[in-house]
Amino acid sequence: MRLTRYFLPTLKETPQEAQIASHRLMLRAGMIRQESAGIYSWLPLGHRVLSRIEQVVREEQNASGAIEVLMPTIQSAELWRRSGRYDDYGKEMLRIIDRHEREMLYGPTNEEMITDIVRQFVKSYRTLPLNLYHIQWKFRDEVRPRFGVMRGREFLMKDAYSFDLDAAAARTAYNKMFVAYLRTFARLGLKAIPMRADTGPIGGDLSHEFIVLADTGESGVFCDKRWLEMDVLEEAVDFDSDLAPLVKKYTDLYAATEEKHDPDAIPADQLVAARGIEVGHIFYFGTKYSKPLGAMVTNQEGQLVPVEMGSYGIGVSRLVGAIIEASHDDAGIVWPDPVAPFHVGLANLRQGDEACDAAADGIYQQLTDAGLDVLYDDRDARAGEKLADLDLIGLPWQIQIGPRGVKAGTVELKRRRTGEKQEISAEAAVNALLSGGAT
Ligand code: 5CA
Repeated sequence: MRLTRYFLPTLKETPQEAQIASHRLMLRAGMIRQESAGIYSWLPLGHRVLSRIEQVVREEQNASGAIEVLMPTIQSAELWRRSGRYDDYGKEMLRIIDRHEREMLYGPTNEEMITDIVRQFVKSYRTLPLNLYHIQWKFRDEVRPRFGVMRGREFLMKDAYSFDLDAAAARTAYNKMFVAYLRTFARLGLKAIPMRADTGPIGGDLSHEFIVLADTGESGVFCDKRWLEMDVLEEAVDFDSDLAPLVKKYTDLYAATEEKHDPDAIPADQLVAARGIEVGHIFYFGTKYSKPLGAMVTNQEGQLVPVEMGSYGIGVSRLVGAIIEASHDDAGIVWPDPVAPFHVGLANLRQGDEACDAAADGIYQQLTDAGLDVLYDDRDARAGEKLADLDLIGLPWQIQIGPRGVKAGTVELKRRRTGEKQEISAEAAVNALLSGGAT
């Protein structure tokens, strides 16, 4: 993508309204624009990151056996009256009246709707186990929307819902999601620690929050310090195998949110007290929704029983903020490779100089032809401005092309994360990126 043909409205000044780094950087890097409190437009760069995150989430959900669907954002109040949650949800729920005076709502979550889908189509234990997920916008009229996309009112969530014949099978479904979540967050470059948690308005008695440690996090959290050294991608996972031992390995290490913390459960010298961002939350709640909504199947004995359920959420749009909180420096964002909006930023530092233009165009062509996403700064702007913008938007690799280098037959290849620079030939830079450096 040539920057002169792109839309990247970066800001020079630091926005006053933003209190934390991720919010500031998302505004400065031209990723989002606030439309009203807690509601954002996603500009091209932000939208790319959101899609990248979605893709990793989707791949792990699919690998675990969950199946993608898409339910609407607008739901009928009648469905929520049947579960008893229409009144319970209170002011957080955005209620809407349509032209026929029918009560509707903008969904804050989808337990009722998906349970009703299963009620209609699933009649026998033979169709189970079943786990259906979607990636869809939610609305919660939060009292205090803040920190940009971290606590929005409209936000993108991946929510999955599992349906099983009995409690043991439901636990298997829970374990699959538990492991898929650990892998998802690790692939996004985050260390997310599963912590025993309260269930709130979703309900049930087994629940884990996945928390990324960050000073700006909204939750107080406690964990065993050995968590800090864990690498969950170390071992390959077969989702068809018994995952209970793996889940036990991770849940044996102490970790709890403030509400669930027990100071006697762990020696003080082994404890880390920190703040954290909740990026995922999983629940097992048995028949809480299937009973009132009538989602019943016949079991092997021919009896009609309510299905056992769990639900599993990931804050997809919140993750954009969480990743930036975990990965930035004074100059800007430092994207982990798997979520970077482009692989490479290519800066022509002397736009209009024939030799520089030819060298930059050539590299751009080669990298693009090889399938890399390249953002090519071909603006007629000062070198300093181009370099500052590249650091701000945080692409993992930068290639800088200037008149001095072009004369000597070299370009500068820079790794954004370490700041490490190499002056090498254009060919060597292209080869380094193509041989895995930037994919
Ligand atoms: N139905 C269940 C699981 S699908 C559910 O709604 N769980 S939740 O309330 O915990 O939300 C799931 C995830 O969405 C949270 O872990 C969090 O990462 C994200 N989330 C929740 N509220 C917000 C918000 N106001 N802004 C951004 N992300 C949010």
